[in-house]
Amino acid sequence: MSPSPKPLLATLQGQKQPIPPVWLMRQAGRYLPEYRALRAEKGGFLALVNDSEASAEVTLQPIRRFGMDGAILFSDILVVPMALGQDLWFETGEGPRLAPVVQARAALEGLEAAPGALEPVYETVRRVVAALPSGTTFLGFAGSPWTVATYMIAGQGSREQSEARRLAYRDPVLMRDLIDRIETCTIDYLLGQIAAGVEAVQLFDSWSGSLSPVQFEQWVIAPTARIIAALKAKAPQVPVIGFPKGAGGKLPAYARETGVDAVGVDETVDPAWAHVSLPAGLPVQGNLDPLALIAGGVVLDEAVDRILAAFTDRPHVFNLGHGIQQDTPIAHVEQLLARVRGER
Ligand code: 1CP
Repeated sequence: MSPSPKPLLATLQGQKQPIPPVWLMRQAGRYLPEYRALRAEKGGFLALVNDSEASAEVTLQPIRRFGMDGAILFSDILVVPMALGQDLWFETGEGPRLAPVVQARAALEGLEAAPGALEPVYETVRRVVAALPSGTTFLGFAGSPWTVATYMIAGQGSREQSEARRLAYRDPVLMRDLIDRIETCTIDYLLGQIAAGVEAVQLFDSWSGSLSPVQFEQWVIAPTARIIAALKAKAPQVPVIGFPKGAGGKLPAYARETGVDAVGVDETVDPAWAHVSLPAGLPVQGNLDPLALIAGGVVLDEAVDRILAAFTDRPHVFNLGHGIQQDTPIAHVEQLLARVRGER
């Protein structure tokens, strides 16, 4: 297969670019005034996600404003539990809530993927494809089963994912059943996004960092490997980025054992260590501290330069180590892009 002319897609295919392509996790979101205006008009986050025309518009906002190399589908990892039949809502000023919480067999039995539940997302994908600039790579995504399970089990974001970790020890059979249901739905969901037109996908494992090495093997590496094998069987040309946030010293095992085409690295990882520890030639994505982006100035320039220097000898996608924060100045995003692209 000849490499894509799109810099981000080519990088994910293993072709190092003279200037690393850039996109930012959560680049479509609350730090953008045009996002806040559209969310207010639609009446909230979930209304936005369920409106394909508005979601396509939000996906394209950071492309228009900054010319990012990648557009990430605007949706959320929690649409998978919603499709499985768990009620999802957002508590204003707090965050997502899911019911019923899954702590026992009875709550689990009812959870089956509803046909067509994710159709609005595929419609968003088709609308974005029709409007995307020719050099921009379109990324789909899903949460990894472990991270999605932590929300299904606690009913909301949780400290140290304690409820899910306790359940995994107390009843590993139930946990495996839950993970399997999420996994099956996630495979269908990502294949649906691919059929609708995304060119690469990212698996967000935001809470993989709280697991012990043995539990990490069981609940992060194994399900991720099964998802990737299933995707590769149907769509071998579509690169998969795995982002096991907080994995730290477990990153090399994750990179070797899951079959990911690229690995996302969070800001707590020394990029020089990541370069020597990860398989040679494997594309990496990351890993600017979102708070260095907020700080701006010389701090930001130096942090960008350190990351660029560490990854000069392998395919590198420039990104943050986690999502961009709401109070990030837009001028600092412009500064970051100029620095990566050698314009300042
Ligand atoms: O406008 C608002 O108030 C909603 C904020 C918001 C946004 C912009 C949420 C609620 N989700 C999103 C979009 C989103 N979420 C995207 C869109 C594309 C982009 O990156 O621009 C993506 C990829 C996600 C992924 C996501 N959702 C993750 C994984 C990445 C991460 O940040 O760790 C997680 C954990 C979620 C759950 C979620 N959704 C929203 C919130 C506030 C949360 C976190 C809740 C918590 O842990 O308490």
